[in-house]
Amino acid sequence: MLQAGGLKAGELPETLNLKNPKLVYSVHKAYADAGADIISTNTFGVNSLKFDNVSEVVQAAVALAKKAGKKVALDMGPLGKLLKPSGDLEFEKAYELYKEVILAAKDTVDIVFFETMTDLYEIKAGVLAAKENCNLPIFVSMMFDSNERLLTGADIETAVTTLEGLGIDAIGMNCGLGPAEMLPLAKKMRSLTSLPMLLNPNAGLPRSVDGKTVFDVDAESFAEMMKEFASLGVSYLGGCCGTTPAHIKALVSACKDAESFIPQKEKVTRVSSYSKTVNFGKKPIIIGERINPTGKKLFKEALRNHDIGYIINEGVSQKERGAHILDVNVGLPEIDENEMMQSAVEALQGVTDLPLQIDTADITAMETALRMYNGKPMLNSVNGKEESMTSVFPLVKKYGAVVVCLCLDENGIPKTADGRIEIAEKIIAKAKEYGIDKSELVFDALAMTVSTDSQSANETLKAVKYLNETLGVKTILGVSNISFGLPEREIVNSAFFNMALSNGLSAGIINPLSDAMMNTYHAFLALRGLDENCESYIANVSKTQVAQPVSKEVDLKTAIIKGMRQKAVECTTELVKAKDSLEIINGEIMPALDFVGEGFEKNKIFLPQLLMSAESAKASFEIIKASMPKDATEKKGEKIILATVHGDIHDIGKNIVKVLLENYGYDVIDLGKDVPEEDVLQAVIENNVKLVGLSALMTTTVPAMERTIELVHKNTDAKVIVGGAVLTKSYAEMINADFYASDATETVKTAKKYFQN
Ligand code: B1M
Repeated sequence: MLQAGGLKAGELPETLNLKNPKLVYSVHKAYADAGADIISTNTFGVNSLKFDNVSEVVQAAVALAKKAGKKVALDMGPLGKLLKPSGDLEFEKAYELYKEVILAAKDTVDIVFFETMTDLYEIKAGVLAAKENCNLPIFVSMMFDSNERLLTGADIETAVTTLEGLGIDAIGMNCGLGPAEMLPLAKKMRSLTSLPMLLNPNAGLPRSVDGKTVFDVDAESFAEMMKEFASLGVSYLGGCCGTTPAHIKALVSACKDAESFIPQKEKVTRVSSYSKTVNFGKKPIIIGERINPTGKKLFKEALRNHDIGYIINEGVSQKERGAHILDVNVGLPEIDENEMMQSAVEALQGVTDLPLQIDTADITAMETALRMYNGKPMLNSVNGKEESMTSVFPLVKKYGAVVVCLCLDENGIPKTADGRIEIAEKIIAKAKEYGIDKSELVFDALAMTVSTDSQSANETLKAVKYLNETLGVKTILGVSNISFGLPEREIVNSAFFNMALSNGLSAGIINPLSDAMMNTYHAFLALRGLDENCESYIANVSKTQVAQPVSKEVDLKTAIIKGMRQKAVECTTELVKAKDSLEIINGEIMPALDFVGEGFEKNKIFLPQLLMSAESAKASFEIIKASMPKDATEKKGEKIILATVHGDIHDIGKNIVKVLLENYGYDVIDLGKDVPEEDVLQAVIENNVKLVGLSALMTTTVPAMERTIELVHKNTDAKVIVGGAVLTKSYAEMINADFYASDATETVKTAKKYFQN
């Protein structure tokens, strides 16, 4: 509608709030007249990365929306940059960007509305900015793809888990899909949450006709399909791309008699990482205990040296052996725990998709970790002491977490099960005062060493059973305490673990690298009927026979696949001493990237992991580059331009080609990635270059390559050589490239032949 009213291509729609307020108002008015109850402001892309007058634009937008006489939602979309570690935007910077918009509008709007969101982490930054700077209801709407995932990998359950934890007021989805395609996703979301839901689908899937995007679902059919959403108990209905006032009018009329209701779900206990959810109460959960310095000399040393690689190795190896959640405890009196916790959580989030259990008694470190965590974490722990509950529960309520509740208080740890249960009841009641349901609490009845008290295991087990069966809460145990002071501790630990599981234990904090513990766990699952065809039992046995802890033995390929940047650097540093550069590139880096690329295509790994692998590959390549003899070859004096084509940001391959060409004495003018056609041409002319190398990795960017070739050929006599995984020789011929090179060596050969030098 704005384009029809004069918005030019490339112009930011939000500038019209000041430049052409009449036009913006006319759009709002048309929707208000169509019967919409809520009008969203024209502020989707406003933030100080793109605007230097954020308040002015936002306030003008709000005034225009308000003029339409309905409730007004402050509309905010993605910031346009990925957050760390996937991108380079700091979490707190993202928070500040949203905060600025919210502050400009908070006194004049009715709802804070995040829409078309594709990254949970960015949503968290926005939701915190809203929670901490206004008292308005917060609505969050996300764009899922047809695989039911956000761009950064979260499935619907993970999004629900994380956002319920953050305490938003309505959840939903918009854009990307039409009503028909969105229906199964909406049903899934409705089955997972008791929050009010909102849905704004597109008017079908977009098609391109004569260069214009069109949507096929007309107003009446749209409204008819939306009726079905209303019958699911969706509270807020609207439209996204392609929907017009006519669609909204038809929708209002079709749904005017729809009953408003929200189906209430049973409360569940679940935590999430950025992409996946772990549910308590199905199979017992393994929480890896190894990231904890207690009794570990080497780990203490690593913490003193800020050796994050050690923590990453422990995280990765525990995941490999079947941990579902990783406990993270980095407390040592002589280090800055707050800073260390931050580094550890950041590093672990970069290499694993397992949810984390933040384990600290330091309230500052606890809040830091809860704030920066990407998902809904476990928190270890609160206890029955007044001081503990009054400091921990507000954090749990604010950030969302499943919290481990230790059954001890000011009087210490009761000797009997009854005493511990009493404390559990006290904790449940206190949590309720903070609005925290008991489903957010997991009780640790505390395993005390049996070597000094022959009844200690019995009392703990009795408490586990009661908590589970009578109080109906989830339970957890740090299992290995039971054997403190005894020889052959694993024998006692695994027997106790088995007994606790039989009493209904929901989660064990154990060492997943212990075969005895994992064997016990898998045998239990099989015997309890929780392991169809004993599949996980068999898989576990084969793992114990072949698996070695990842620790020091990680090779370069594995390091890249797992996104272990530091490890990749270490491995490469070793490899360059013995192997030729190309051998490392072709034998390790490329196969590793092919592996993750395949996983990405099959939806097994997601963008954040792909990015971490790419970063590791780049870091590895930097070492290779540094190890290559410099100035070994005389300068040839020939110039070559290199660029990854417009729309394409893959540059690892192009950079390899660059280094090899330079090594053979060519002067490379590297234009970088995502390079517009005209920029390539300009550089060719300005530098009087005779050979241009273009790289493209995606089918969607080959047309840009073709256009660049055409432009260069039309205006200069330079030749173009092309490469990149997506190309073949015949494809290169089809787009009129002069040469094709399958890899870096081929590129050098071609250059030599062309320059005859
Ligand atoms: Co993306 N990506 N990626 N990616 N990525 C691919 C290419 C993909 C095939 C993965 C997949 O789905 N299987 C797929 C493209 C599908 C298609 O179109 N057929 C894909 C996609 C879809 C995407 C995104 C759209 C994902 C998303 O956001 N949803 C997005 C695209 C963003 C954009 O470009 N606008 C995206 C993003 C990324 C990362 C940022 C995470 C990262 C790139 C980081 C970076 O480059 N700085 C990344 C990576 C790493 C890959 C894979 C896994 C690996 C690419 C690579 O570096 N290979 C890739 C899958 C794959 O290729 N197996 C994939 C190693 C490199 C050394 O090989 O580049 O082929 P290559 O270079 C070789 C030769 O081809 C030749 O020499 C090099 C050395 O031997 N060569 C030339 C290359 N350029 C040459 C130029 C020459 C001559 C020879 O002329 C002078």
